[in-house]
Amino acid sequence: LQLENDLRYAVERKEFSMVYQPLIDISDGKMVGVEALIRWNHPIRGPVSPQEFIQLSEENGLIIPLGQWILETACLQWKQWVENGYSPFTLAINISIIQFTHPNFLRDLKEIIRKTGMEPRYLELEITENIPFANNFASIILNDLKHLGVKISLDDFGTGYSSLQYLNTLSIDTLKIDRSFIKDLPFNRNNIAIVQTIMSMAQFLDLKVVAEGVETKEQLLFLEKNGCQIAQGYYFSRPLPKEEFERTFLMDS
Ligand code: G
Ligand code: G
Ligand code: MN
Ligand code: NA
Repeated sequence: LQLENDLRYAVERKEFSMVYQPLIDISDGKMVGVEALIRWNHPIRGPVSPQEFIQLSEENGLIIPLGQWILETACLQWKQWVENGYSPFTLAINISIIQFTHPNFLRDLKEIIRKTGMEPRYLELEITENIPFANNFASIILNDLKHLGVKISLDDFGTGYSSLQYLNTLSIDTLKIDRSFIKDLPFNRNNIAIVQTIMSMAQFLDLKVVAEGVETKEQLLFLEKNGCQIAQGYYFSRPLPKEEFERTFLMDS
């Protein structure tokens, strides 16, 4: 419970930071986007796993202010990059389903977009399909986001509940293939079949696909051969602190 209490003060004590991992166009190796991920450097414990503190903050409601801090920080960073002359690229931000279905989510998001100068069409919200959220409320929010021009991607795709029906009717733009399916490519027959099935489904439904957790050249070649356009993973880069990300990916754009 000490951790929970520390979490309460971590924003004002500036213990959180965002790291950025590039998304790469497989055909030409160019960076086409970035995923923002939070880090917590605890003064005594050192780095705390986001898995642990995000879940904790979902249980005690702190995910609402924390989620706002994440959106604001990442959007402001994107705006700075664009103001510094880099050509705009997609900014992907993970949104907890608790935050996503909070009654004030849209209002707060619009306010953050206005305040930071983030361009909605470059913002992509990553939702994990870990609950069956094909209910009315979620589909209304998805529709409103579409009108705002904000993109939606389904994170960890293939591990959750999405049905074909639901992919077809909801306003989803991108599928992010869960890294557990990428892991043993091109050697695991199950994963080969799963990835190929996702690719043909995505083509049929006109969805963009990102392969997560790409770590080897062999995986990349398999993905390219099977029509996947965008990849993310340690093969290109781990998530990097702002300065390192800028040095590595923004220097000559
Ligand atoms: O970055 P890392 O692999 O350690 O993240 C572990 C988990 O925490 C992942 O499931 C990731 O989606 C989640 N996570 C990381 N950063 C954020 C964030 O900014 N917001 C939310 N909601 N989840 C995050
Ligand atoms: O659940 P989500 O997809 O948001 O989780 C993203 C997390 O996956 C990031 O925190 C990052 O640390 C981790 N990650 C990114 N690329 C790779 C990779 O190539 N291999 C592994 N094992 N993890 C990765
Ligand atoms: Mn993600
Ligand atoms: Na994922």
